[in-house]
Amino acid sequence: MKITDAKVIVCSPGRNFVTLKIFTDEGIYGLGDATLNGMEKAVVSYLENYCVPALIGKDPRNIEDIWHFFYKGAYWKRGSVTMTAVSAIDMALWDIKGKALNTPLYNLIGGKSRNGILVYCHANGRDAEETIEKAGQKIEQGFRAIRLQSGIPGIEHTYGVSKDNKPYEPAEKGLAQTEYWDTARYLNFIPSLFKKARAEFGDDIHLLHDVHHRCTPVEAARLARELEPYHLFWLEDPVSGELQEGLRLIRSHSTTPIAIGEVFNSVYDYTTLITEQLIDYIRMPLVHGGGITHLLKVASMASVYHIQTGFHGATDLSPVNMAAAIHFNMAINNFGIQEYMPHQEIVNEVFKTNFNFDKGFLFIDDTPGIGVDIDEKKAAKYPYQMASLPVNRKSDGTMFYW
Ligand code: CS2
Ligand code: MG
Repeated sequence: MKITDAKVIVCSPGRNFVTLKIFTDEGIYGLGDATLNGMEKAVVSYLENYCVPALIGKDPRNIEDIWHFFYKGAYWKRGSVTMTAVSAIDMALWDIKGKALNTPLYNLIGGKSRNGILVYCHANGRDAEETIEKAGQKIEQGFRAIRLQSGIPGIEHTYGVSKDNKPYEPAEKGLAQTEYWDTARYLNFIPSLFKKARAEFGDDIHLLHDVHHRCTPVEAARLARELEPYHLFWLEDPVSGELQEGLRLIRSHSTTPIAIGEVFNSVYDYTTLITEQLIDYIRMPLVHGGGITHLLKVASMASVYHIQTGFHGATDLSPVNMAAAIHFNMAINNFGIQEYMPHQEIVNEVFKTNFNFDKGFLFIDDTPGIGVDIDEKKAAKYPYQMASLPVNRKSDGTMFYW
């Protein structure tokens, strides 16, 4: 079997997506998600100018060798742009293999360890009351795990809160907008949000929260400890993860479970976090973390240290990634939970998907490979529109993490 061609499809049904399509001489093609929110064209350029020419003529069945060709063979390694390209290639090759062997992806990586995939959704509001009201609506829809993000008194706009009741899409058209942040107000407010949520919903609903990289280790340690009475499923990205040893301080002060790494792109971002058991969940998704091939290795390493997966699943990761993640989550033993922000309806016009949500879980059918297809004609109806994630400054104007 030989790779004969590959193309990069960029479209924007409600938001930008990048999809790699690899063709073979046996008429089978594979899809990989190559979307990197706010940096899409950088991945397109790397794929089109460097990766696709090198793919032509390779045997798509040799997934492990091709992965290392694009990892070890790239002198300038790692980083979100190059690893998103590697991830897309890897996803597409696994898709081809499943189609060639006429079996769904989960069968290629160990078969079913469970019937359905526990997911968590987002509930957000301008204040605690509205956030809890939205969470109640999600519970009525069948969700058993909910991430709460709320407006903070005294901060004009807070991460994770939709504007004007529109679906939450963090990247906005054009150049980056500036948001302002006040950690003190945030730290003083969040425990009260979860106290109210537990009073409203009781103990059985899983509650999660995303700090989105915005505390110092000691601030995160305070927050994690103050949230202990509300036993969160996890506290996400409590600090910026570049300094892995920064998580030691949080761990030494609190039993609140920690999830980190949606912005990571290889196992090397996790080595201290895993081997010192500083975290409880791996957030790094297939689309940014090296695809199925690399995440199988990361998940295996994590399993030795009692760490589970909890993949990123925002709407800026395409349905191709979501379907591949469901297959992956179906098969591995140390699956924890999957983030599931349903895409806007318009996305389903372009991507034909094979999974469904029911009573808090996602289920996937036995379509061979990943099981998602893209309608290129429909995709062409929605051309790319440059969009940027916000930047974030402290209230005194100091540049900070968004
Ligand atoms: C968030 C994301 O879902 C999450 O946990 O961190 O919404 C993140 O802000 C976006 O994926 C950025 O594009
Ligand atoms: Mg997050």
